[in-house]
Amino acid sequence: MNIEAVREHFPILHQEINGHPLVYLDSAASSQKPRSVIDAVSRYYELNHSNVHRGVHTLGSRATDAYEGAREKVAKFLNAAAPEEIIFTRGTTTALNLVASSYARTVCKEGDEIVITPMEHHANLIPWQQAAKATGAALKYIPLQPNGTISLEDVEATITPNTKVVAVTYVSNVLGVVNPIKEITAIAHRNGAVMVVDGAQSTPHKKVDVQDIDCDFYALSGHKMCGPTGIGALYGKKSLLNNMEPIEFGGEMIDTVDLYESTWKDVPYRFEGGTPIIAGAVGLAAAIDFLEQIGMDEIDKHEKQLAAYAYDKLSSIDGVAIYGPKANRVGLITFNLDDIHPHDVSTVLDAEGIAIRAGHHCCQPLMRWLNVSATARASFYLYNTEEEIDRLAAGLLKTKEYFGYAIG
Ligand code: 7TS
Repeated sequence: MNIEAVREHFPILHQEINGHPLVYLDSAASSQKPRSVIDAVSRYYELNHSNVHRGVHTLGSRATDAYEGAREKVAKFLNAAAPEEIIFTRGTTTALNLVASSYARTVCKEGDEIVITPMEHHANLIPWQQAAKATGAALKYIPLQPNGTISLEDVEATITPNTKVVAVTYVSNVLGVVNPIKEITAIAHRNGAVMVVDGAQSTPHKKVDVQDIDCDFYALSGHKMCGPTGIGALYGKKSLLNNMEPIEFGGEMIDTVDLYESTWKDVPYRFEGGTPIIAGAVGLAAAIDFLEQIGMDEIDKHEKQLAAYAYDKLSSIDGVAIYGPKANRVGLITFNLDDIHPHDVSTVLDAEGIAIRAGHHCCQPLMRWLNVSATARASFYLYNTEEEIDRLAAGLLKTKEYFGYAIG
């Protein structure tokens, strides 16, 4: 992978922040966008925009083709069996809420169980907490190993024949760990439960094959994978989606409407009420083209190298505590520096032109498990370099100096 050539695609990277060349290490929160995605969205608005699925005029057909073409692209990218298994949503949060509201709330009852883990992002935790409260089902947690990984023995011990839904993140946005999602899916299925995968942090970084995983639902966000904000997708097995009720009602999702009764369109349209996110879908399709042109395996390899480099570089700094296992991680490092508050670390780094994230990363239960109130996090993507990690390390030494710590 020619990293300089990759960087050329991202206009935003070529600027100074606070007098220094920008080092963007916050892609786990949201990635930057290549020129081809920015252009695809503006070209769509300049030439092809109209509403979809309604007009019989030319622009209506172009917009519909672009929107449905994007659905086919996402389906192929995830290796879904058919485009109808892809529902466009606002992002991972909306996709997971859809499953919790439409599936879990109808299927679960008292005595049933919903199983998640303490490493879940709030988006894959609160919807299940709410569904459990509404249905009387018990919410159960697969415990974490001391290094933040999930053991399959614990999965076996937690999931029972009473479990109706298992929802686990493929990759943790804090620990960086890649979970054994295919194995967890097999255990869920053996117990008759459906498997929901939070793919917000896996889809941008590795090749995903939903049929190989055999998960029942898979959620993703376009903005973390070079696409625009406001677009994401839910993959669902057609056999399940066909039996699920919509949760939003209005235009686009109906078959017939009478004064007192209405019927719904087939999937996926019954879950896409209202004018859909057309330009977002166009941008997501362009993002997938871009990622595939570079190659998901190449991206994965590059990030693993960066993660290993960063892990060693940061651990060599006195006072740096890194969270999560060393092996089997994607390109993100969550850490604390002595007892300096992560917001202060982030502020000093920002003055050096380095963007990292500080806070609880929407994982308050995991912060409690780690026994911290907040952490700093540097996350990498295909456009980051080892030199940028060197700049981060130098910035951390500067932070220590600023706060009066000895630099060992
Ligand atoms: N699940 C995981 C694992 C995530 O990392 C995120 C966002 C979400 C779900 C929600 O995605 P959204 O696009 O619907 O907001 N994670 C982060 C983060 O780590 N920092 O900012 C957002």
